[in-house]
Amino acid sequence: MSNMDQVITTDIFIGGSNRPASNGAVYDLFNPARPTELVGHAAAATRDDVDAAVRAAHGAFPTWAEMGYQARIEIMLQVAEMLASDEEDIKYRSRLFTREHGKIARETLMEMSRLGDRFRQAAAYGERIMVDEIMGPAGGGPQLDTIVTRQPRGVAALIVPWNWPLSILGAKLPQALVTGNTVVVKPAENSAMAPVLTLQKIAAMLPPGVVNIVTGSSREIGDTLTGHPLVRNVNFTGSVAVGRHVMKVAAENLTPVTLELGGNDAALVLEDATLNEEVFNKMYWGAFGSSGQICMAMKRLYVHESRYDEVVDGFTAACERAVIGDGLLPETTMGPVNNAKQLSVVTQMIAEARSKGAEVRECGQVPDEALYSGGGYFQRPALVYDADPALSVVRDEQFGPALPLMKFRTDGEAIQLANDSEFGLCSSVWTEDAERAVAIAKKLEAGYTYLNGHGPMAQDGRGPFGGFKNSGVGRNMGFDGVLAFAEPHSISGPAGFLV
Ligand code: TXE
Repeated sequence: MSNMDQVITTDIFIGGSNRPASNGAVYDLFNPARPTELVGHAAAATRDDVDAAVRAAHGAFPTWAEMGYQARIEIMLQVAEMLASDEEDIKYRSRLFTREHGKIARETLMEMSRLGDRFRQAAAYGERIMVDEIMGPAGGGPQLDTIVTRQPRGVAALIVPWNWPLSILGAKLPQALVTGNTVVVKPAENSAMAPVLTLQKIAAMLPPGVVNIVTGSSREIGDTLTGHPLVRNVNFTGSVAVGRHVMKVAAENLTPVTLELGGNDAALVLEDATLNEEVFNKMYWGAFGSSGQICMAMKRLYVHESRYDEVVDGFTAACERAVIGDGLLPETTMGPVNNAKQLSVVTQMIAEARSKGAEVRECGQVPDEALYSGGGYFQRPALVYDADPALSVVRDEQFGPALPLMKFRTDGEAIQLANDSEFGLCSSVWTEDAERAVAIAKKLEAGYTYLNGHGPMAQDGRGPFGGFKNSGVGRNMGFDGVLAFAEPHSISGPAGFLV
């Protein structure tokens, strides 16, 4: 074990300083690759701590809001710069992240740099939102001058899941801050330490109280945060069940919510798609990056019947190239699933498919068989061929390394199959015909459609991100994701008074 791997304890952060939970409680975090290996402890905040965090944010709000856009934009850019500096520390946090989360080192580094990119992007949107819309009298319309300005709301509760905690924070935190809100961030229980250490560095650059961080049992503190009367906005990413609950709790105070709740993304491979090794590798990462634990991962693969066998062969070959093992090793391309519960969701889906007669192939190479079968949450990428639409691996979100492959005959059938889901987060169309791709995309019930790609690598941060149906409410990212943190405020006077 390297010196870097000493067991650590992370604090909460309230009103500008680190502190343990008020009752001193912590909880343990273990390595998903070796679940008996203790990685560290995170503070288990109490309800009083959450109340103190919200009050600190509330207290810091007037000054932060008053500071104005230009000053905040400046700080956002400084944060982005800080996040890219100190290579040793980035290496340390990235290694810690892999050890507490399971994901491969390359991905943890990507997460770290993505957060900084998103601060930069929010700063650019700050330049746009700071400009009030000014309207003089309209021809035959109102004889009034009107200014539409956008004001921060106050305290925002930002709740992120374990799968991509820093990238997902990057879709809410800089947007909340640049618009003048103060925040309480709650990372997920089982991916807390590297996110907290990263967040503390950001929080320390801002006036005390602007960013506060609480960790601990959501069962204990969740409702205190989302139902707090001083919280003016809840931005949640996680499961449908908890999202629904959060919305109900927030409704008590009529607190607006943005919910991003997972998906069951369909990919549609049309008969004219370009298919080669590079494309199959792209599909592999779209489905199995982060061991499939990505909200916008490809989760159902529909292929035109004329190309089905080719996709089965090429995609299976790409999956066979996967190297499954400890995410710290440079040759590993797929780490373990993050937790036992998630692993059992996926293994049960695979077992159900097998028990109902489906052909299932578990792919990839396992260089360290003892580690793979040693109790870690490992699962090779599993492909379910010609999957029956009634199978759970088709109907439900697997959020792990399993993927059903199915055929379609016409574009209309492909659209109907893609939309036959309670979810509507993302989707993809693979074709050489741009016009046809866009026409199909416009018929898909999904908040984002990728063309000839799928997942984080195919996504443009300028596009709003969120879902139809059970995939959520509202949008993060893009300019809409910034607007979500500001209340429009109209100011009108007689014609000639303002303009
Ligand atoms: O999510 P939870 P989990 C889906 C995916 C996965 C399933 C369960 O299908 O299998 O959800 O994942 C916090 N008040 N997605 O158990 O429980 C919790 O601490 C306030 C898709 O991790 O919803 C964590 O920070 N907060 C999704 C966050 O909510 C509460 C990403 C998510 O936890 C809370 C993750 C409460 N009452 C899972 N209860 C996506 N959109 O990509 C929990 N939390």
